[in-house]
Amino acid sequence: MSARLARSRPAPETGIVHFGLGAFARAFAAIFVEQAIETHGGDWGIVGVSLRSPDTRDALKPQDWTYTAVELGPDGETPRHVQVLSDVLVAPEAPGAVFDALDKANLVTLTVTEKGYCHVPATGKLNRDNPDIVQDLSDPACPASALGYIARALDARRKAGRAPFTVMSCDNIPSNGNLLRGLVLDLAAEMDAGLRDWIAEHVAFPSTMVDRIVPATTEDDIRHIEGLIGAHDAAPVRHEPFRQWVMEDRFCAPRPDFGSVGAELVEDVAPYEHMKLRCLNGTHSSLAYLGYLAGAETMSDTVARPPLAAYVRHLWDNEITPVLTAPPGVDLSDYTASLFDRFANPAIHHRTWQIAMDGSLKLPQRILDSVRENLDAGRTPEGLFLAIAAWMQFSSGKGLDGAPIEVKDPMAGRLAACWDGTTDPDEIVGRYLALDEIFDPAFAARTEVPEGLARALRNLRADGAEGAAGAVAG
Ligand code: CS2
Repeated sequence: MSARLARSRPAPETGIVHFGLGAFARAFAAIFVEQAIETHGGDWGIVGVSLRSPDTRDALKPQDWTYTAVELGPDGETPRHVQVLSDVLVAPEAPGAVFDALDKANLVTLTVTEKGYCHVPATGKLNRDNPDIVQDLSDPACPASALGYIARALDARRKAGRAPFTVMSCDNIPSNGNLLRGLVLDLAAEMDAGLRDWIAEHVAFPSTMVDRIVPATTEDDIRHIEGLIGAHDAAPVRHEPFRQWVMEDRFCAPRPDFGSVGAELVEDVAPYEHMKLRCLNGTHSSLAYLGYLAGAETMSDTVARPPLAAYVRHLWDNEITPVLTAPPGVDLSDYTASLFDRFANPAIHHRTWQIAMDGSLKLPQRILDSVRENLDAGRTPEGLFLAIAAWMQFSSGKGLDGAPIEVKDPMAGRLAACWDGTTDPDEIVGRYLALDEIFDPAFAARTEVPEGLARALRNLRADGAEGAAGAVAG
């Protein structure tokens, strides 16, 4: 085995605390921050916080918190030795150290995935029954969620008469800044009404749109990268060349010079978020369920199948972009053409199963909003109905051929139960639509919705994933 990767320059002083140090954060935000330090300096070292698993900390510690990010471009692989992390903490093991880091920070960023917000996706309200929120309220010294840490750390700033840090969500959720602000305010109100009001008045929660495709790193990738860089890296990341970070220009504390390294600072992120969530993530999820059911292991295998390629183009042209307002200067047909090329990149081994995870939390913002707006415009979005039907089949825990599927979703048990003792599509669809955390009751009650979903589920089960998708594309 080669020597272990090691730091070649001193770690920057801490300026940022990042919650949720997964592959995406390390292949995206960390690189922007490191480049901003390279161009304009500043104490913007990142303390990464894992809320549960010690794996990333354990892998990065022996290599001085540094790692390799490999760009998978058309001309081959370009490794970058990322050295911007100044520490990695596992919150339940060292809550005091997390509070110390928050005490120094000017910016707190989050990639905790949809479930890290402890909210009800259909309403955007705090889920007070979530066990993490219960712990946040009962154990001030050791919160469980990022929200709990943020609210307590802001309280310490307030009591010390100090200015707050900016809190920036970088998850694929619409109006992620507003959502996070509302949730932190709800949680703070349960702690102390004065804290709630202070946060409402002084703390900025800019919304963001983040985009870069980052598949999970495998053991094969680790071996391959060791050959590429001539050192052993236990936690490298791989990513596509494309990246886009659009931020609402609203900060209440100093920040890195993001604009100098390609981030877009805008007044209104909403059109960018809608475009990305619905065009990219919406079709990513649709293709993940249909592709998985068709036996395609990766996204590039999925779009290599002509009926599924025709289907995704149909979704963009006929069901998604007609109800979207393009951001200033963006041509949606260019945008979706470039998405197709990104999905088709065979160097990105992005598993359909990975994207299919946590569907109950992803569907509302990725797909259901487009369905609703099509129905409002008097159109029936057969392709999006098929995507939802494919998710239902996937979440049953059995493929179309009866083969078992490992379903990773906080609602997995309740989703599978929708199939108990029946094979009738109307009955199954009715049970799913009754899950009001996912389906807003007013939406579920529209007659077109159960009818369209039952029709799609019947077609899927009769014609298979490729057959049904090809028929929708016409
Ligand atoms: C994907 C996203 O796994 C998923 O749900 O749709 O992670 C996607 O790759 C990124 O949002 C791209 O920016």
